[in-house]
Amino acid sequence: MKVGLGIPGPILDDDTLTFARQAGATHIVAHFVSGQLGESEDGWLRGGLRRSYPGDSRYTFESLVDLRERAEQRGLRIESVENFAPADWYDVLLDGPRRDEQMEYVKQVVRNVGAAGIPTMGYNFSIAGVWGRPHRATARGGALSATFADTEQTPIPKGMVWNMVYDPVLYERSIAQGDFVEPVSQEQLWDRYTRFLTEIVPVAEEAGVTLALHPDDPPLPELRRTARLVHRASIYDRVLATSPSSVNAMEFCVGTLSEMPDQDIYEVVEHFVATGRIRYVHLRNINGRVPAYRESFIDDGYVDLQRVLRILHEGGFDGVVIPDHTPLIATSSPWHTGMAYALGWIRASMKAIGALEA
Ligand SMILES: [Mn+2]
Repeated sequence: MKVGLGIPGPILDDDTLTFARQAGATHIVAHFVSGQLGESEDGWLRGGLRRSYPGDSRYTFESLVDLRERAEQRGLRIESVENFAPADWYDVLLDGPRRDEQMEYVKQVVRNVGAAGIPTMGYNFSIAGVWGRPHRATARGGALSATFADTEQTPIPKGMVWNMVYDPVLYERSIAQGDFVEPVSQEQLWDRYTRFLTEIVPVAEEAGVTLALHPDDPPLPELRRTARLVHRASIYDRVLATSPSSVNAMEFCVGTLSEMPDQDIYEVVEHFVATGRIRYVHLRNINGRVPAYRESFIDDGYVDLQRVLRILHEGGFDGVVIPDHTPLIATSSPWHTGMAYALGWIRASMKAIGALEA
């Protein structure tokens, strides 16, 4: 297996690429648009609304090539780009009037990723996105970490999707008038997802890009009145069956999967590694499950992640594992410190089971 680092958009620069290599990563997940609430350049905790702007230049062929080359200069490979920008595909998620036009844009992004020599596009098919997970001093030593408790859910204002605002005027008017995004049923969501997948898979095949779907975090059947796609591990089976193509694969988030109730995470990993369609892995630990959980340090949750790595390795997975998010360590650079800790732990754990490549 290979060790990667997911780098959030605001700090995806040469310094952070150098940091990644020094901390032991060989692969990068370029996280242009992040589902994490409240991330910012200065410690990832500034609150407030996050905006999404259409036509982000980072998704162009030239920009993606530039990124790949800057990574390669440091001995790194770009494994994946994560997430379509909400402003570029909100009507694909909402089945709105611009749906077909936005699908064309999404297809072009996939073509650009492939043409630039990047093998994977990670995505979430989620209307509510990541929501309701404030950071609290709940991890070891009082480290700030994401927590979730299933409290009262507010409906989604119009002009917002995936917890980001794509149309501020519509958003303000929606709140003023109390007029929100209509409820979305499981049936509606699956109809939208199936249409999306059916259209995008042939494009991805031609572009040489594997599409990797992240599960819904927090994993509830419904959030803010809208259905969620992969809120139980078994639903990944339905995703894989919806298109049998090998480019229809999983962005396998062990943390989110461990948050799901009524299932054994080790059995889940064993089941899905056998499909051969885990594209890459988000590795993090957790304490508790839905309806209440808190993210923990990688070695401090209820999951034995060394056992998870062993199951992946023995199941033939040889792809990239990234730390996902971590609690913030109290230094002048909390994100870097948390990631360096997780990367070291992952490298040592892989080495201990003979699974570390490079
Ligand atoms: Mn994840």
